[in-house]
Amino acid sequence: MRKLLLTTTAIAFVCSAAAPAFAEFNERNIRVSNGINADHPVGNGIKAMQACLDDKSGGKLKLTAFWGGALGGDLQATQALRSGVQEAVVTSSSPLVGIVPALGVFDLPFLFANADEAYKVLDGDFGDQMNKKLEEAGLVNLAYWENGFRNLSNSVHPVNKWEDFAGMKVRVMQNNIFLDTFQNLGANATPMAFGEVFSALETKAIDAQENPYVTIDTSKFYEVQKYVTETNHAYTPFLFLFSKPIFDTYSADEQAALRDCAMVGRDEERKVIQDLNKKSLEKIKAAGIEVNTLSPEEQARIREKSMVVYDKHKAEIGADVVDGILAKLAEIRK
Ligand code: TK8
Repeated sequence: MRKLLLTTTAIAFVCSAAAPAFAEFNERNIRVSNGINADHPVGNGIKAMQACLDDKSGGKLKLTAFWGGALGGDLQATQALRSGVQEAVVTSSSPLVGIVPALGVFDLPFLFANADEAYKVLDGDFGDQMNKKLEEAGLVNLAYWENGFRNLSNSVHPVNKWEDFAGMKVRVMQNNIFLDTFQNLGANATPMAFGEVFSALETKAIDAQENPYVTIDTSKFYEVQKYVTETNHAYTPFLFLFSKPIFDTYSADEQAALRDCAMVGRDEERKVIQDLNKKSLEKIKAAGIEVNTLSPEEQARIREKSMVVYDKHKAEIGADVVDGILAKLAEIRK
Protein backbone atom coordinates (compact mmCIF):
# COMPACT_ATOMS: atom_id res chain seq x y z
CA MET A 1 0.00 0.00 0.00
CA ARG A 2 2.76 2.38 1.02
CA LYS A 3 4.72 1.52 -2.09
CA LEU A 4 1.65 2.18 -4.23
CA LEU A 5 1.13 5.56 -2.58
CA LEU A 6 4.73 6.53 -3.18
CA THR A 7 4.51 5.53 -6.81
CA THR A 8 1.31 7.52 -7.36
CA THR A 9 2.83 10.56 -5.65
CA ALA A 10 5.90 10.24 -7.83
CA ILE A 11 3.78 9.97 -11.00
CA ALA A 12 1.62 12.90 -9.92
CA PHE A 13 4.72 14.97 -9.32
CA VAL A 14 6.29 14.14 -12.67
CA CYS A 15 3.02 14.88 -14.52
CA SER A 16 2.26 18.15 -12.80
CA ALA A 17 5.64 19.58 -13.74
CA ALA A 18 4.49 19.66 -17.35
CA ALA A 19 0.75 20.14 -16.75
CA PRO A 20 -1.21 23.41 -16.76
CA ALA A 21 -1.38 23.45 -12.95
CA PHE A 22 2.13 24.89 -13.07
CA ALA A 23 1.44 27.16 -16.05
CA GLU A 24 2.05 30.77 -15.35
CA PHE A 25 -1.02 32.98 -15.65
CA ASN A 26 -1.45 36.36 -14.00
CA GLU A 27 -4.60 38.46 -13.73
CA ARG A 28 -4.64 40.53 -16.91
CA ASN A 29 -7.24 42.99 -18.11
CA ILE A 30 -6.84 43.29 -21.86
CA ARG A 31 -8.59 46.23 -23.47
CA VAL A 32 -9.56 45.58 -27.10
CA SER A 33 -10.89 48.52 -29.07
CA ASN A 34 -12.94 48.43 -32.24
CA GLY A 35 -14.32 50.99 -34.64
CA ILE A 36 -17.31 48.84 -35.47
CA ASN A 37 -20.26 48.11 -33.15
CA ALA A 38 -20.76 45.23 -30.70
CA ASP A 39 -23.28 43.46 -32.98
CA HIS A 40 -20.63 43.13 -35.71
CA PRO A 41 -19.31 39.51 -35.92
CA VAL A 42 -16.11 40.72 -34.23
CA GLY A 43 -18.31 40.61 -31.10
CA ASN A 44 -18.93 36.88 -31.64
CA GLY A 45 -15.22 36.36 -32.23
CA ILE A 46 -14.29 38.10 -29.01
CA LYS A 47 -16.79 35.94 -27.06
CA ALA A 48 -15.30 32.77 -28.51
CA MET A 49 -11.78 34.03 -27.81
CA GLN A 50 -12.76 34.80 -24.20
CA ALA A 51 -14.24 31.33 -23.67
CA CYS A 52 -10.97 29.84 -24.92
CA LEU A 53 -8.91 32.12 -22.65
CA ASP A 54 -11.09 31.23 -19.65
CA ASP A 55 -10.35 27.62 -20.31
CA LYS A 56 -6.63 28.00 -20.66
CA SER A 57 -5.99 30.61 -17.97
CA GLY A 58 -8.59 29.62 -15.39
CA GLY A 59 -10.29 32.99 -15.89
CA LYS A 60 -7.17 35.09 -15.41
CA LEU A 61 -6.89 36.59 -18.90
CA LYS A 62 -9.87 38.90 -19.41
CA LEU A 63 -10.78 40.80 -22.57
CA THR A 64 -12.73 44.04 -22.24
CA ALA A 65 -14.04 45.27 -25.59
CA PHE A 66 -14.70 48.91 -26.43
CA TRP A 67 -16.95 49.53 -29.45
CA GLY A 68 -17.80 52.27 -31.90
CA GLY A 69 -14.38 53.89 -31.66
CA ALA A 70 -14.85 54.63 -27.95
CA LEU A 71 -11.06 54.46 -27.45
CA GLY A 72 -10.30 56.29 -30.70
CA GLY A 73 -10.16 55.17 -34.33
CA ASP A 74 -8.01 52.46 -35.92
CA LEU A 75 -4.90 54.57 -36.35
CA GLN A 76 -5.07 56.30 -32.98
CA ALA A 77 -5.61 53.01 -31.12
CA THR A 78 -2.76 51.36 -33.03
CA GLN A 79 -0.40 54.17 -32.01
CA ALA A 80 -1.52 53.66 -28.39
CA LEU A 81 -0.49 50.01 -28.74
CA ARG A 82 2.94 50.92 -30.08
CA SER A 83 3.60 53.19 -27.15
CA GLY A 84 2.32 50.55 -24.71
CA VAL A 85 -0.68 52.43 -23.29
CA GLN A 86 -3.37 50.10 -24.71
CA GLU A 87 -3.25 46.31 -25.02
CA ALA A 88 -5.14 45.44 -28.19
CA VAL A 89 -7.17 46.59 -31.20
CA VAL A 90 -9.08 44.95 -34.01
CA THR A 91 -8.23 47.27 -36.90
CA SER A 92 -8.35 47.40 -40.66
CA SER A 93 -4.89 47.08 -42.16
CA SER A 94 -5.54 49.98 -44.55
CA PRO A 95 -5.10 52.99 -42.22
CA LEU A 96 -1.78 51.51 -41.01
CA VAL A 97 0.18 51.87 -44.28
CA GLY A 98 1.96 54.92 -42.86
CA ILE A 99 3.41 52.59 -40.18
CA VAL A 100 3.99 49.47 -42.31
CA PRO A 101 3.91 50.38 -46.04
CA ALA A 102 3.91 46.70 -47.10
CA LEU A 103 0.35 46.34 -45.71
CA GLY A 104 -0.78 48.38 -48.72
CA VAL A 105 -0.61 45.17 -50.72
CA PHE A 106 -4.03 44.22 -49.30
CA ASP A 107 -5.52 47.48 -50.61
CA LEU A 108 -4.76 46.76 -54.28
CA PRO A 109 -8.07 46.71 -56.14
CA PHE A 110 -9.54 43.32 -57.07
CA LEU A 111 -6.58 41.43 -55.55
CA PHE A 112 -8.51 38.53 -54.02
CA ALA A 113 -11.23 36.78 -56.01
CA ASN A 114 -12.89 35.15 -53.01
CA ALA A 115 -12.54 34.72 -49.25
CA ASP A 116 -10.85 31.31 -49.53
CA GLU A 117 -7.97 32.83 -51.43
CA ALA A 118 -7.65 35.51 -48.79
CA TYR A 119 -7.59 32.91 -45.98
CA LYS A 120 -4.86 30.91 -47.74
CA VAL A 121 -2.68 33.99 -48.18
CA LEU A 122 -3.31 35.54 -44.76
CA ASP A 123 -3.08 32.34 -42.68
CA GLY A 124 0.02 31.11 -44.52
CA ASP A 125 3.61 32.22 -45.11
CA PHE A 126 2.66 35.50 -46.71
CA GLY A 127 0.64 36.52 -43.67
CA ASP A 128 3.61 35.56 -41.45
CA GLN A 129 5.91 37.82 -43.49
CA MET A 130 3.57 40.76 -42.88
CA ASN A 131 3.46 39.84 -39.19
CA LYS A 132 7.26 40.16 -39.00
CA LYS A 133 7.07 43.67 -40.41
CA LEU A 134 4.35 44.53 -37.90
CA GLU A 135 6.52 43.23 -35.03
CA GLU A 136 9.36 45.49 -36.12
CA ALA A 137 6.89 48.35 -35.74
CA GLY A 138 5.93 47.32 -32.18
CA LEU A 139 2.78 45.38 -33.08
CA VAL A 140 2.07 41.68 -32.56
CA ASN A 141 -0.59 40.45 -34.97
CA LEU A 142 -2.26 37.55 -33.14
CA ALA A 143 -4.42 36.61 -36.15
CA TYR A 144 -6.07 37.88 -39.31
CA TRP A 145 -9.77 38.38 -38.68
CA GLU A 146 -12.27 39.26 -41.39
CA ASN A 147 -13.60 42.59 -42.51
CA GLY A 148 -14.52 41.34 -45.96
CA PHE A 149 -15.29 42.33 -49.52
CA ARG A 150 -16.14 46.00 -49.85
CA ASN A 151 -19.13 47.44 -51.68
CA LEU A 152 -20.12 50.98 -52.57
CA SER A 153 -23.10 52.79 -51.01
CA ASN A 154 -24.28 56.30 -51.95
CA SER A 155 -27.13 58.76 -51.70
CA VAL A 156 -27.16 60.27 -55.21
CA HIS A 157 -27.80 57.74 -57.99
CA PRO A 158 -27.48 54.08 -58.91
CA VAL A 159 -23.94 53.05 -59.90
CA ASN A 160 -23.93 50.50 -62.71
CA LYS A 161 -20.89 51.47 -64.74
CA TRP A 162 -17.51 53.21 -64.64
CA GLU A 163 -19.00 56.58 -65.70
CA ASP A 164 -21.44 56.60 -62.75
CA PHE A 165 -18.57 57.29 -60.30
CA ALA A 166 -17.85 60.66 -61.94
CA GLY A 167 -17.72 63.49 -59.42
CA MET A 168 -19.20 61.38 -56.61
CA LYS A 169 -17.85 62.41 -53.19
CA VAL A 170 -16.67 59.08 -51.82
CA ARG A 171 -15.17 58.64 -48.37
CA VAL A 172 -12.14 56.37 -48.47
CA MET A 173 -9.99 55.07 -45.63
CA GLN A 174 -6.83 57.02 -44.76
CA ASN A 175 -4.89 55.19 -47.44
CA ASN A 176 -3.33 56.34 -50.74
CA ILE A 177 -4.14 53.20 -52.67
CA PHE A 178 -7.87 53.56 -51.99
CA LEU A 179 -7.59 57.27 -52.73
CA ASP A 180 -6.03 56.56 -56.14
CA THR A 181 -8.41 53.71 -56.94
CA PHE A 182 -11.40 56.01 -56.49
CA GLN A 183 -9.78 59.03 -58.14
CA ASN A 184 -8.94 56.83 -61.08
CA LEU A 185 -12.64 55.91 -61.25
CA GLY A 186 -13.41 59.61 -61.58
CA ALA A 187 -14.78 60.01 -58.08
CA ASN A 188 -13.95 62.86 -55.74
CA ALA A 189 -12.30 60.71 -53.06
CA THR A 190 -11.96 62.02 -49.51
CA PRO A 191 -9.89 60.23 -46.85
CA MET A 192 -11.64 60.16 -43.49
CA ALA A 193 -11.48 58.19 -40.24
CA PHE A 194 -14.25 55.62 -39.86
CA GLY A 195 -15.77 57.32 -36.83
CA GLU A 196 -16.73 60.38 -38.87
CA VAL A 197 -18.41 58.54 -41.72
CA PHE A 198 -21.99 58.24 -40.44
CA SER A 199 -22.45 61.93 -39.72
CA ALA A 200 -20.64 62.96 -42.92
CA LEU A 201 -23.12 60.83 -44.89
CA GLU A 202 -26.03 62.14 -42.86
CA THR A 203 -25.13 65.80 -43.40
CA LYS A 204 -24.28 65.05 -47.07
CA ALA A 205 -20.73 66.34 -46.61
CA ILE A 206 -20.00 63.16 -48.61
CA ASP A 207 -22.25 61.15 -50.97
CA ALA A 208 -20.77 57.73 -50.67
CA GLN A 209 -18.62 55.26 -48.74
CA GLU A 210 -17.46 51.68 -49.28
CA ASN A 211 -17.56 48.83 -46.78
CA PRO A 212 -18.80 45.23 -46.54
CA TYR A 213 -22.58 44.66 -46.23
CA VAL A 214 -22.14 43.67 -42.58
CA THR A 215 -20.69 47.11 -41.79
CA ILE A 216 -23.27 48.98 -43.88
CA ASP A 217 -25.79 47.13 -41.69
CA THR A 218 -24.24 47.22 -38.19
CA SER A 219 -22.93 50.79 -38.49
CA LYS A 220 -26.38 51.82 -39.80
CA PHE A 221 -25.07 53.47 -42.99
CA TYR A 222 -28.20 52.18 -44.76
CA GLU A 223 -30.21 54.74 -42.79
CA VAL A 224 -28.43 57.60 -44.58
CA GLN A 225 -27.83 56.02 -48.02
CA LYS A 226 -30.14 55.17 -50.96
CA TYR A 227 -28.12 52.96 -53.32
CA VAL A 228 -25.69 50.10 -52.95
CA THR A 229 -23.61 48.50 -55.71
CA GLU A 230 -21.96 45.13 -55.23
CA THR A 231 -18.52 46.17 -56.48
CA ASN A 232 -16.39 43.71 -54.44
CA HIS A 233 -13.49 46.00 -55.30
CA ALA A 234 -11.29 44.98 -52.37
CA TYR A 235 -11.05 42.50 -49.52
CA THR A 236 -9.33 44.18 -46.60
CA PRO A 237 -8.47 42.13 -43.51
CA PHE A 238 -8.88 42.99 -39.86
CA LEU A 239 -5.73 42.53 -37.77
CA PHE A 240 -6.01 41.47 -34.12
CA LEU A 241 -3.08 43.52 -32.91
CA PHE A 242 -1.45 43.39 -29.51
CA SER A 243 0.95 45.98 -28.10
CA LYS A 244 4.45 44.50 -28.42
CA PRO A 245 5.82 46.42 -25.40
CA ILE A 246 3.01 44.91 -23.28
CA PHE A 247 3.10 41.44 -24.90
CA ASP A 248 6.82 41.19 -24.12
CA THR A 249 6.07 41.47 -20.39
CA TYR A 250 3.65 38.49 -20.50
CA SER A 251 4.71 34.94 -19.64
CA ALA A 252 5.22 32.38 -22.41
CA ASP A 253 2.00 30.65 -21.33
CA GLU A 254 0.01 33.86 -21.53
CA GLN A 255 1.44 34.66 -24.96
CA ALA A 256 0.69 31.17 -26.27
CA ALA A 257 -2.88 31.29 -24.92
CA LEU A 258 -3.48 34.66 -26.58
CA ARG A 259 -2.15 33.44 -29.94
CA ASP A 260 -4.14 30.19 -29.85
CA CYS A 261 -7.36 31.80 -28.67
CA ALA A 262 -7.15 34.65 -31.21
CA MET A 263 -7.28 31.92 -33.87
CA VAL A 264 -10.31 30.32 -32.21
CA GLY A 265 -11.95 33.76 -32.24
CA ARG A 266 -10.95 34.28 -35.87
CA ASP A 267 -12.63 31.04 -36.98
CA GLU A 268 -15.84 31.96 -35.17
CA GLU A 269 -15.82 35.52 -36.51
CA ARG A 270 -15.30 34.36 -40.10
CA LYS A 271 -18.12 31.83 -39.76
CA VAL A 272 -20.57 34.38 -38.39
CA ILE A 273 -19.59 37.02 -40.97
CA GLN A 274 -20.22 34.67 -43.91
CA ASP A 275 -23.70 34.04 -42.60
CA LEU A 276 -24.49 37.61 -41.60
CA ASN A 277 -23.30 38.95 -44.97
CA LYS A 278 -26.41 37.49 -46.64
CA LYS A 279 -28.71 38.59 -43.81
CA SER A 280 -27.29 42.11 -43.85
CA LEU A 281 -27.92 42.36 -47.58
CA GLU A 282 -31.56 41.33 -47.03
CA LYS A 283 -31.91 43.84 -44.21
CA ILE A 284 -30.46 46.66 -46.36
CA LYS A 285 -32.91 45.82 -49.16
CA ALA A 286 -35.84 45.62 -46.74
CA ALA A 287 -34.90 49.10 -45.48
CA GLY A 288 -35.60 50.40 -49.00
CA ILE A 289 -32.07 50.58 -50.41
CA GLU A 290 -31.76 49.89 -54.14
CA VAL A 291 -29.09 47.21 -54.56
CA ASN A 292 -27.36 46.86 -57.95
CA THR A 293 -24.87 44.36 -59.28
CA LEU A 294 -22.41 45.10 -62.09
CA SER A 295 -22.72 43.18 -65.34
CA PRO A 296 -19.79 40.79 -65.87
CA GLU A 297 -18.57 42.99 -68.77
CA GLU A 298 -18.65 46.14 -66.66
CA GLN A 299 -16.95 44.37 -63.77
CA ALA A 300 -14.17 43.23 -66.11
CA ARG A 301 -13.87 46.76 -67.53
CA ILE A 302 -13.58 48.39 -64.10
CA ARG A 303 -11.08 45.79 -63.02
CA GLU A 304 -8.98 46.27 -66.12
CA LYS A 305 -8.96 50.06 -65.84
CA SER A 306 -7.99 49.80 -62.14
CA MET A 307 -4.77 47.88 -62.78
CA VAL A 308 -2.81 51.15 -63.22
CA VAL A 309 -2.98 51.43 -59.42
CA TYR A 310 -0.77 48.33 -59.04
CA ASP A 311 2.11 49.89 -60.98
CA LYS A 312 1.73 53.25 -59.34
CA HIS A 313 2.07 51.83 -55.80
CA LYS A 314 4.39 48.89 -56.37
CA ALA A 315 7.60 50.63 -55.27
CA GLU A 316 6.00 52.15 -52.17
CA ILE A 317 4.51 48.79 -51.04
CA GLY A 318 7.72 46.96 -51.99
CA ALA A 319 8.15 45.25 -55.36
CA ASP A 320 9.07 41.97 -53.61
CA VAL A 321 5.87 42.12 -51.57
CA VAL A 322 3.61 42.76 -54.58
CA ASP A 323 5.37 40.09 -56.68
CA GLY A 324 5.26 37.75 -53.68
CA ILE A 325 1.51 37.93 -53.24
CA LEU A 326 0.83 37.67 -56.98
CA ALA A 327 3.03 34.56 -57.17
CA LYS A 328 1.23 33.08 -54.17
CA LEU A 329 -2.17 33.77 -55.75
CA ALA A 330 -1.06 32.25 -59.06
CA GLU A 331 -0.01 29.11 -57.15
CA ILE A 332 -3.38 28.95 -55.32
CA ARG A 333 -5.29 29.41 -58.60
CA LYS A 334 -3.43 26.62 -60.42
C1 TK8 B 1 -13.58 50.17 -38.26
C2 TK8 B 1 -12.88 50.20 -39.62
C3 TK8 B 1 -13.79 49.81 -40.76
C4 TK8 B 1 -13.09 50.00 -42.10
C5 TK8 B 1 -13.25 51.44 -42.57
O1 TK8 B 1 -12.75 50.75 -37.31
O2 TK8 B 1 -12.60 52.32 -42.01
O3 TK8 B 1 -14.02 51.68 -43.51
O4 TK8 B 1 -13.62 49.13 -43.04
O5 TK8 B 1 -14.22 48.50 -40.59
O6 TK8 B 1 -11.73 49.37 -39.58
